[in-house]
Amino acid sequence: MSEYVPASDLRAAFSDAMSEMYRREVPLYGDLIDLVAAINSKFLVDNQYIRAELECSGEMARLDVERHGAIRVGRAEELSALRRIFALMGMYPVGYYDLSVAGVPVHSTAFRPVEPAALNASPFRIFTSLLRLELIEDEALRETAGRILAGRRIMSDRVMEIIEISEKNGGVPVDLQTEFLREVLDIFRWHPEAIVDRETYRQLHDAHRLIADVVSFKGPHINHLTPSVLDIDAAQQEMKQRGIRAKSVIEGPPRRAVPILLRQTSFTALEEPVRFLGEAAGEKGVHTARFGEIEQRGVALTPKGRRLYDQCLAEARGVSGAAAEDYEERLAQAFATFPDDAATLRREGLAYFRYVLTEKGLKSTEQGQTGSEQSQNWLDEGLIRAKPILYEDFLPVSAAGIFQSNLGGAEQRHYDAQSSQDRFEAALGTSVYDPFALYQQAQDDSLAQARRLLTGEER
Ligand code: OOG
Ligand code: NI
Repeated sequence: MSEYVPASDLRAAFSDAMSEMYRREVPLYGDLIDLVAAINSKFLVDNQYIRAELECSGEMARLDVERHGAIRVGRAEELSALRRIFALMGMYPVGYYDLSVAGVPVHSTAFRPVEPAALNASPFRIFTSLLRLELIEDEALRETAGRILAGRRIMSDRVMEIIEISEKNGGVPVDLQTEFLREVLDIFRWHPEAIVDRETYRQLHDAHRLIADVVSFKGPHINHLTPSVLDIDAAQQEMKQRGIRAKSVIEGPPRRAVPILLRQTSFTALEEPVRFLGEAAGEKGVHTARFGEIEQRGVALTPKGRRLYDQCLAEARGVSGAAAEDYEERLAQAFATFPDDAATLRREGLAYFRYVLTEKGLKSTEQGQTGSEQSQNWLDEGLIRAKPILYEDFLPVSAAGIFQSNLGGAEQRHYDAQSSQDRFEAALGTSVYDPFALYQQAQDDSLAQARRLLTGEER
């Protein structure tokens, strides 16, 4: 056994390396990072209270490095090998997303840290989709795609070797860290040389643009990397000011006093030159896959809160044929019934909270005097307070607009597919974590800790 690199350190280094690579590949991403940094620092000057909150909860450190990426793979073997790599970096599959309901022939999970401390150390996540070949209707094309995917290797022999060594070792050995990161980064690099000819690309593309994106290239290139911003409305305005062609509406919930879940906006996919198989360097081809995205995260909702959210969103979207211009207004109206203060969200069991001792609570533990054992009483007496738990997951189905706008505008597909979490998990080689259970656990743990402190069990 040799000394190994802590998973969180490896994840932080990986996140930095990905960011640097993507900055080189998509220079506009660099502009976005600068824009987000400017908005965040202004926001923290204007909102000292939030600054203090972030500092005290340890969330300040993650602010500048907060991001997620997205990749798409073609085969079960690719997915399960990635699962092993991500595990070495402390990222585990959380949640199952069936995107066929949004007209996209994939199903997905998000690899991310699951422990609160690990999330603060480096919250990097990768949304990972697996192509569902069975959704290609044309049998001949389905076979062609399957054959191409079966023939490609997205991972080097060396990286597979390092995985084996590291798993046996209980972590990536210190002396293999650099090599491991270099090899892993390589998997997600963009390759302008397609592994299919122009005609095959066209056929795959006609079946679905995303099928072409997965099947036509050597590996699962990172297709976007998303920094997190504290005020997405300001960011959206600033993007327009700087001439970045942002989407017209922000996906997700409306602007609120207590932000909930996730709001996202993006700019459209870039056209990138590609070279098809068998063609000379001079012959031009283009592929659109990669885009820019920013997001703002808010409190995680309970199943009850999520149901209410889905209802409100459906109401805002329901009016078919309604003009996009008044979408924002309709959204705000539809969400009028969703409570917008922390106390009500908590009392009605709509959102998750972390309980921490107040100054008064800390003092009372020193003096060994505590009143009742009820958390509500402790709150009323000001011994503990409830802080929103941040949503760490995704909303790709309700934000299907992100997919559609970035994958070619008006194109809409319909799949009569069954959601198949079982098949996804079989491909993955493990089951996925239930995100609600993780938030519930974080809430319960914080309350148990507060109780131990207040009742003196811990002294
Ligand atoms: C992933 C889209 C999902 C998000 O932020 O909801 C995602 C993809 O386009 O491959 O990244
Ligand atoms: Ni995204």
